[in-house]
Amino acid sequence: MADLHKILLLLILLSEVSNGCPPGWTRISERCFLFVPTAMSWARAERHCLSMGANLASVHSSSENRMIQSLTAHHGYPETWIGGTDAPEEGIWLWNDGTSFHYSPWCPGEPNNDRNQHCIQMNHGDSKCWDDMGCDRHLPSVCAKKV
Ligand SMILES: [Ca+2]
Ligand SMILES: [Ca+2]
Repeated sequence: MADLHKILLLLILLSEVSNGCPPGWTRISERCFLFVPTAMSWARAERHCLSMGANLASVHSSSENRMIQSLTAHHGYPETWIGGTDAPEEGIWLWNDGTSFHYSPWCPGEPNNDRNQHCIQMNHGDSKCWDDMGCDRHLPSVCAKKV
């Protein structure tokens, strides 16, 4: 029985090593992702990611966007914070992990900065596109960190 226990521990250890991500995180190319169902403001969601050595997720391609969306599927594709913001300067979109902002599947008519919206939510509307939203809204979020 003790040997079985050791073997199981070894298998768990090996699966973590091969995956390169902490338990519960999903590997997508060279990053680990975690869907956080607890609704928080954008800033609190980012601070929560930081506490785990991560940032709110940046998104750089349609395939990445789809894979990150799939992490929200079990929860019914709720509107979810990702790491884009134009808070420092209106209309200049930045990722808070410092990567370049070149891909953005905005919903039609977005970003509209309606009453000063500076943070990006994904899964907006029927086509689950991106919308700029007031950063103080409480939403689930997706964290990401390098493998
Ligand atoms: Ca804005
Ligand atoms: Ca908007």
